[in-house]
Amino acid sequence: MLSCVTVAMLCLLFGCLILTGHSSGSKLKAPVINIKGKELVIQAGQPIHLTCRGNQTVFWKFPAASRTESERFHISDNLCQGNPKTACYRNLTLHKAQLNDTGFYSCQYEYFTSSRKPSGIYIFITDGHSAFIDMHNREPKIISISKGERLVIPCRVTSPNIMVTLREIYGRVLSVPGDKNIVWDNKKGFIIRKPTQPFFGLLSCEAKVNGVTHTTAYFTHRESTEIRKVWLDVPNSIRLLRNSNLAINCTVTTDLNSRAEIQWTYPGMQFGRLASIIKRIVLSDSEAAVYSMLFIHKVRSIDQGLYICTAKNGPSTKTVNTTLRVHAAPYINVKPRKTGVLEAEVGQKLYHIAVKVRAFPPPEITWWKNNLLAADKCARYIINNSVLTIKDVAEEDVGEYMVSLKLKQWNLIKNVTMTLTVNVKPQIYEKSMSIQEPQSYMLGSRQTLSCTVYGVPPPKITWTWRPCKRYHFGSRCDFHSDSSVPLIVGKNSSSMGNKIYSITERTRLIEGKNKTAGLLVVDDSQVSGIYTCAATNKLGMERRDIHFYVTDVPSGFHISIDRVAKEGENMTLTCSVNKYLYKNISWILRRRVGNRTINHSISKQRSAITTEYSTILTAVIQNATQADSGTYECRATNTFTGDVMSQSKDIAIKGEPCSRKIHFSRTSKQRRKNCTTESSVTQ
Ligand SMILES: *[C@@H]1O[C@H](CO)[C@@H](O)[C@H](O)[C@H]1NC(C)=O
Ligand SMILES: *[C@@H]1O[C@H](CO)[C@@H](O)[C@H](O)[C@H]1NC(C)=O
Ligand SMILES: *[C@@H]1O[C@H](CO)[C@@H](O)[C@H](O)[C@H]1NC(C)=O
Ligand SMILES: *[C@@H]1O[C@H](CO)[C@@H](O)[C@H](O)[C@H]1NC(C)=O
Ligand SMILES: *[C@@H]1O[C@H](CO)[C@@H](O)[C@H](O)[C@H]1NC(C)=O
Ligand SMILES: *[C@@H]1O[C@H](CO)[C@@H](O)[C@H](O)[C@H]1NC(C)=O
Ligand SMILES: *[C@@H]1O[C@H](CO)[C@@H](O)[C@H](O)[C@H]1NC(C)=O
Ligand SMILES: *[C@@H]1O[C@H](CO)[C@@H](O)[C@H](O)[C@H]1NC(C)=O
Ligand SMILES: *[C@@H]1O[C@H](CO)[C@@H](O)[C@H](O)[C@H]1NC(C)=O
Ligand SMILES: *[C@@H]1O[C@H](CO)[C@@H](O)[C@H](O)[C@H]1NC(C)=O
Ligand SMILES: *[C@@H]1O[C@H](CO)[C@@H](O)[C@H](O)[C@H]1NC(C)=O
Ligand SMILES: CC(=O)N[C@H]1CO[C@H](CO)[C@@H](O)[C@@H]1O
Repeated sequence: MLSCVTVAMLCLLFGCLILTGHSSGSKLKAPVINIKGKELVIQAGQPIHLTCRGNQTVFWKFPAASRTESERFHISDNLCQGNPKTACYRNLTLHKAQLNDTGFYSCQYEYFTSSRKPSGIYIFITDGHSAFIDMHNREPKIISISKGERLVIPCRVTSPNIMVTLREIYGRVLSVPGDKNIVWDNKKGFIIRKPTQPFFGLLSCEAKVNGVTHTTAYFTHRESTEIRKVWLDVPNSIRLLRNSNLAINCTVTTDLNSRAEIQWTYPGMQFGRLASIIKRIVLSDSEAAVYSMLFIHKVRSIDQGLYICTAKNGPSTKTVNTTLRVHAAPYINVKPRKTGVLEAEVGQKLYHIAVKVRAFPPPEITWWKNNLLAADKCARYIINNSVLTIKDVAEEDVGEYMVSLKLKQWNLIKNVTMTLTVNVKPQIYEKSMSIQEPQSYMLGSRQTLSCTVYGVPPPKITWTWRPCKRYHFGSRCDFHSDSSVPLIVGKNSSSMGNKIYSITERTRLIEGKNKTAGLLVVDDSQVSGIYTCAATNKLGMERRDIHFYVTDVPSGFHISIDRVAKEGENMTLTCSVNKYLYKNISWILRRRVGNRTINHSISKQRSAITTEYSTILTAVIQNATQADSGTYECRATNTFTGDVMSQSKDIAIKGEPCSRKIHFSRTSKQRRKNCTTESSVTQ
């Protein structure tokens, strides 16, 4: 017999002349068998002799063809006549027929197997006392029922007219005439179109031949063809070193009433390198599991490739696979994920220092910081193989990090060192100090303003300036609308401000940090305004405003008295405060009555006047009396803090007037001295 492949090859060689020669296969007449009719009954022990004639090479198909008994048959060679050869024949000869030679004998063309129905005849071999060709009386034959498929009970008979009944286990007859679900076919057996309950289990075919009853038994069972799960006990890619052993388990689970099978496909197969495969079946209450373990001793590079496990259960198949790579020798390749200096930021929740690792087998990984084991060094360091994570980054995390990968067994070590810097946003220390309220600066004085900054990378310090609007009566520091953009302060840019003596920076190591003091020296304080220092680095900017209020009175708050009056004389009290720093200026007199202090507002005070630098409030006590004695207090509210500031003088008016010519002044110490004998001034 020729296989399909051979046919195809012949076709190629001869250009399918056969086909073209006959113009079309369909024009060929079917081969003819020398016996007319569709069936034939032959006594066992008798010969069978069949001749098939056709217009091309023919061949015989018969029941025993695939069995060892086929040797008993003699098939003659094809004999052909004519030119071209169009009359061919072939004989089939069997000397002694036996029961199981019963079946379909067919003859067909070799090259047109599909285009023509074979010609054939069904031959029954009978011995006069047997009913069935196959007898199963000791052990019923097991027949699987697949879901949705018809069931055939193959109790084939030795003679076409034998009457057969199908019975269930308790003897009930199932083959009722007229039942369309069950059909008797003397060449096949009982065909049950839709097998349902009574057809499950033990069944028997029964027939009487010459008064003797013959029974052959079958056991049908429903088989599940479902595959629940198939899996390998390895990941979808495996790596091994040369000469190590490969073991893969493939597991299939199915319903209990099924028998799954496992087949392996693997690279070594084509080189005749066979794996050992061990199979095991485990049944539990709910399922059947089939395990198949593939094992290869000492893998080599030819074992590299795809390992496929195919599970079959009836028509169902499922496959899983894995890929094997075989490494000739262990290796470690490692490099940092980021090159260059690593930069983190203070306060960052998480920072990862990572390396890319390609190695086999997996190496032992240790992390070091500044030559100490990183994990021991800080609880904030979390190590997961090739990644070190720093939680809540702090400045102390600066340093050298080293990851060391080791394959001890092969004495293989690779180290990678990375440098981490931790950036810090600019900080200005003065801002964190408690005294933040504005100060006053003496008119004409030289003043040094400073901002002490820190940051990583070191911040750049710039100074800017916004002068207060220059009109005399305002008591708020407003800014010129045209200079709302701050002016850069430089040595030569004092057009709208004070003369700058110098702008310098000094760096010092304080508490282990390099801190920089930016110093701005104002030479001749004349103009009030706001100086701003700004510290900038790549992470951002920090600024500090320095309110620079020029004052013409010491400390921006000053009281004075023209003289200490005697009874009948006049006395003027003057209170001067910096106009930007203070508001709500007032004079009050506090007097003691017994042990109580009473506050008097002074009705004889004028309204305050505003000069270039100060707000001035004077109170004039005319024709003083002893009742005007007391503590004179000037009060003002600090514009920024809301605190009430005060300064006071105790003044005692004496009964006898001093010489009328005597004046209270700094230049007449002598007279003053004479007067002090009469008036006492305390401050
Ligand atoms: C076909 O074969 C039959 C039987 O061998 C023969 O009688 C017939 O002449 C053949 N036909 C042709 C066209 O050769
Ligand atoms: C085939 O069978 C026929 C008819 O019986 C016979 O004439 C012929 O010789 C046989 N040929 C061969 C090769 O056996
Ligand atoms: C066919 O029948 C013969 C004789 O009874 C027996 O020896 C042989 O094993 C049978 N073959 C099969 C496949 O049952
Ligand atoms: C494979 O399965 C068998 C049977 O369950 C088990 O004995 C063996 O240990 C398994 N092998 C592996 C590598 O898991
Ligand atoms: C191997 O399995 C993967 C899924 O795990 C699948 O995508 C792939 O097609 C499979 N390869 C083969 C050759 O079966
Ligand atoms: C370690 O990293 C791997 C891969 O990134 C991850 O799957 C695993 O959960 C991590 N382990 C821990 C303890 O965080
Ligand atoms: C790698 O680091 C380990 C541990 O610190 C050290 O013992 C080894 O000498 C280093 N190897 C190289 C090549 O730097
Ligand atoms: C401080 O600055 C000096 C000079 O630039 C440098 O040598 C030193 O290492 C720095 N110190 C720190 C703690 O940054
Ligand atoms: C006090 O002031 C009033 C009003 O200005 C003035 O008339 C009077 O002469 C002054 N008295 C003395 C003693 O200076
Ligand atoms: C005044 O002081 C006296 C003696 O110190 C005391 O007895 C008296 O209660 C005080 N009066 C008031 C109103 O505090
Ligand atoms: C000053 O006070 C005295 C006594 O109270 C009074 O007699 C005198 O007229 C007053 N002089 C003036 C200028 O008010
Ligand atoms: C400088 C002055 O006038 N001194 C006089 C202070 O008072 C005494 C007596 O009251 C005189 O003797 C001083 O001449």
